[in-house]
Amino acid sequence: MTLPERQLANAIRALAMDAVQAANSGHPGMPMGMADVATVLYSDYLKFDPTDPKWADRDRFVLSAGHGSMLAYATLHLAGYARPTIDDIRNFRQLNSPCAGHPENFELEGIETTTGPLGQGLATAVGMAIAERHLNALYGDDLVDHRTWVIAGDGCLMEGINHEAIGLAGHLQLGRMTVLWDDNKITIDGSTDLSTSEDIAARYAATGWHVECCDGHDPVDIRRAIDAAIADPRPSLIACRTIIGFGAPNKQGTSATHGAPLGADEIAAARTELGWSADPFVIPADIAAAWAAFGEKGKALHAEWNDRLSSNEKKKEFEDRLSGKIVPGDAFKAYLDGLVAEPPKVATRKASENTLSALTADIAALVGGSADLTGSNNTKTPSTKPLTKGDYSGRYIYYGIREFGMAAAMNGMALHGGIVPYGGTFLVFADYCRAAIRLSALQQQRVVYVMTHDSIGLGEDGPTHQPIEHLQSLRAMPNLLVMRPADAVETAECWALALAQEGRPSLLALTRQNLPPQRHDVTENLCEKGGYRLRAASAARKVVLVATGSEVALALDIADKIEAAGHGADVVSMVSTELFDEQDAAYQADILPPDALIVSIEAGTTFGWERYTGRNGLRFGIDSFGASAPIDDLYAHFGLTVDAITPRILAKLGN
Ligand SMILES: Cc1ncc(C[n+]2csc(CCOP(=O)(O)OP(=O)(O)O)c2C)c(N)n1
Ligand SMILES: [Mg+2]
Repeated sequence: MTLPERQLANAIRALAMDAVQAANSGHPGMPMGMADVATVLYSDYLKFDPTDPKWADRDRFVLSAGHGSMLAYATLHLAGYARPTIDDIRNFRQLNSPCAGHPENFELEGIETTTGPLGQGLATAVGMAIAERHLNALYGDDLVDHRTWVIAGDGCLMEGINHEAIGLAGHLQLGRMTVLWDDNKITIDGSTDLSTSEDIAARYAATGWHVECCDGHDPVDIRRAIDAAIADPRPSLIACRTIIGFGAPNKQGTSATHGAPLGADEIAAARTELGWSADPFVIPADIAAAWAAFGEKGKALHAEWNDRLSSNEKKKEFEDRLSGKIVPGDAFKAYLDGLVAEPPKVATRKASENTLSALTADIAALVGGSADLTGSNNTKTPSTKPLTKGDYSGRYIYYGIREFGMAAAMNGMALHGGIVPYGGTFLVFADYCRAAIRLSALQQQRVVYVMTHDSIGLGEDGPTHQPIEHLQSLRAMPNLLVMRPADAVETAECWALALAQEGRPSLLALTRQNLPPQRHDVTENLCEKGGYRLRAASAARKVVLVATGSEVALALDIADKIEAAGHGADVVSMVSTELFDEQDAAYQADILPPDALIVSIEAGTTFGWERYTGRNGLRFGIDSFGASAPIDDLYAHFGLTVDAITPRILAKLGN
């Protein structure tokens, strides 16, 4: 006997109502509304093996409407994943439960990406879909042949990033991506009529998407729409007309079900309405068995895939690629040796390009791009031909002017596996993609942000383009490695460090202007400790000048003057405060001795530098917006010169 699908979906509804009630917080409406769609997806379409959540050729499922996390937890549990257990679900939203308020990729293996910031899940899924096509082009249908499914809400489609994400997906014709839109016409404030009159179907169609509509509570109609989506070569949006909180007789269809427990009375009424008599957190055996059967199909597909992998000539390469282990090779070594033989005076953005030329030759997993600043960010190399809808084997993505979409897509590629993404824009526009950088960091993903034009040193483009607070604000973000190299050798070292970070993103802040070479040895990666003594004092040390990037050269010139006045001055290149903070106390005290005057110099806000200088140290920087002028005039105007800084240090020393 086959059970009515409604009952299978009601298992999701019951778990959602009961877990939210037990936690006395959470969002029952969305899981209850989309339960029928999710059931159809799991029963007939989603390719997954619950016994191996990391199977490389699984479909990717993204719950972009992350507030509906109970839908993800319920389906993973019902479909037979080891976690979450029913006890995990009982502890929904409690400390140490993997069933966090919003889904976290690092808490449960079946959660592909952290969601909750609306719009980003869908945009991340675009990166997953790109990764799938790219690896398919390299390894063929036998090894890579999966789909990307997204459940998104009204909020995900309303957020600005949605425009960037679907523009990129439509342009690249990512036909294996399907968005199931929970078209319930309700958000927190009430009806969507309050805030939008948009024709979403028309917008998607105009962006190169295929659009379907279905009754999100009718499994037959849902299947029809999904079949049509699969048949169409374009990415698809399926507007699933649903009722939020479906089954709660007095509250369904209203925003009251969005983000609050239904209450004991309404839950009892819903049980009657849905014909669900089981106790809270109890799944009747026949329903549990039907759900478990969905996973069995995937196990069989996985076994067939294993057979194909064993006989595939690229087996080893594929497995190495998916393992994420990457090692800079011969080209990188040769490049480093060349830097010592002939130290170049180049901008660090150019040094980054030169480094990347070597690294992309060595490492096939590196897939680059830029948000329409390729020539300025220096992100393209001879090894990276464009990735286009006609040739997904390319390794360079023209993201267009879509910084946020680029960053979210890079997260998706990193999460998918098999790709180490890097992408460029101007440092000042880090703000445009900051919310996705935050998710790179939270999700512990190796994504490399190439952010050039990193100070007033960019000159005439003026204050709109000159970062001031950016470096320090990015350093404040947990688990993000911010690096600002001072010359070509440091830039190469920073790249090596960025690629070695398997569990965090990196951001390289690079100059537009040329910088003189400072380092003439490459035997040891000195940047690894975050801050190191680039030059030791000659006379007895009184001062330590701590500078970053382009200001390191300035610090060396100032040190000369201080030495000339009879005081010893160390110069420390503080490439990465995060890495420096990770060193032991003895190392830190050696580099920043407590008895010296510590002076920070960075062409950005002085806010936060007191953490190294102490309140009695000196901080040189810029605490206003920049200005439009040639570079030398700007450095003079903002007092970042030998003549402006040296007397203030000498005065502090009592001269
Ligand atoms: C970027 C962002 N802004 C605001 C929120 C807070 N928020 C969570 S859900 C939601 C309403 C979303 O409406 P919809 O997607 O239609 O979800 P539904 O109420 O239908 O479940 C809002 C504003 C958020 N999570 N992310
Ligand atoms: Mg809604």
